[in-house]
Amino acid sequence: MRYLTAGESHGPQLTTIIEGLPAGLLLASEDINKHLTRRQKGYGRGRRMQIETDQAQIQSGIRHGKTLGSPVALVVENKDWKHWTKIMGAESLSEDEAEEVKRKVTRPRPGHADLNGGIKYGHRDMRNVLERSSARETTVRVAAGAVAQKLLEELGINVSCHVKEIGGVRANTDDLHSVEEIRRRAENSEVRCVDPEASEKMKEAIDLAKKKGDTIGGVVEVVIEGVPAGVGSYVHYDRKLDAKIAAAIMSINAFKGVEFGMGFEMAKRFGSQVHDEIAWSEESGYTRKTNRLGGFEGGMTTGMPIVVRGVMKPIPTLYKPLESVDIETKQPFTASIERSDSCAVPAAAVVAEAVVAWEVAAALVEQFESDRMDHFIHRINDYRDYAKGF
Ligand code: FMN
Repeated sequence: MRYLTAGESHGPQLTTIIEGLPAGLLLASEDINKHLTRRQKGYGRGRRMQIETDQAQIQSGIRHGKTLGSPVALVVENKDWKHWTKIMGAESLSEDEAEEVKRKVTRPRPGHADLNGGIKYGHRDMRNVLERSSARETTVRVAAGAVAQKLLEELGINVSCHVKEIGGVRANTDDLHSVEEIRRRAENSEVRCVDPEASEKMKEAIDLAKKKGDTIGGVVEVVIEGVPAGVGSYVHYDRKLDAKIAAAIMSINAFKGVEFGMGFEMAKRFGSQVHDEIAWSEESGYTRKTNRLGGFEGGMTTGMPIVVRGVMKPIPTLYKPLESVDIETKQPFTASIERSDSCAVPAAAVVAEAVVAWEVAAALVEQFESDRMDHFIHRINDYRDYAKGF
């Protein structure tokens, strides 16, 4: 299974084409739109999210509520496009019109893709870079992830996400026991945090950053329950599922690190304090007494919940801008300001959930390949029985 995204932040629309879904998966617009709405929420978002009400239009690959096996094309319109038709239009402009279009960007923002992207493609107007490097693109990654989540649901696999930390405020998550509980508690918080006390402190941290014209980052966690043991590979480096998930998290704009289970804390512990003891019972098959490795051994799932965290740096566009250099004059300048969020960690958690769900769904489709959803479900259930008694 694979997908491609297209679209600029202020262009007419964002598009994704998903290829390789089995036929017969039940899928409605609402299954996708509910996740797009979750991505738009979150304390600390800027004005752009008030302009857009993201809705996916299904353009192909689904008929009467079920996938056909052909590519699924999804489109999300940018409402803001109507204000940008000249600036972002595909048609070439006359000299007078080009003169009118004044939004040329020549001052790269430190921490954004502007300068490196400009150098790479020879774009002297760095709007050509920022329109695509903008995290607006993650809208359709969430749409693709929503489709993956629907496929996982059919297999009894549940996915959720929550915010662990914002601006140094850490949530207490010791009393979390299930994906269902994470979802219920995180969904009630404006910062997608399961700890109400920490939620309030996170909001205060965001307010303070905003007041200072600054931005803050944080840590998000994704948990997936119900994936059978042995999904992924120890045989091929490029099919290790933990590596694919790590790459997917790192592909999210502004994400700078990934850890599974106990994560970087493992560096400080003895092996006996890190590895999870193996148990077996008739009812559950093989389990681990703990889940410190976060659901992976040897690039394959253990059958325990997958627990992965990603760290998001503070957003680079600052209202109190850092110094930069104008590429026309080569003179120091304070960087240009685009409309921007002060903290997007709660939204980024939803993006992380989507990209992790995608990787797990894609690995299952690769391993238990079938053109048909009913056969695919059978194969996985047979494998579950086999793994239990192994
Ligand atoms: N960066 C901004 O400068 N302004 C924003 O409003 C903004 N919003 C974001 C929203 C989300 C949900 C995410 C995941 C990221 C956002 N970013 C924002 C981060 C930039 O897109 C990112 O820093 C940039 O593409 C450069 O890539 P890098 O940080 O991965 O190196």
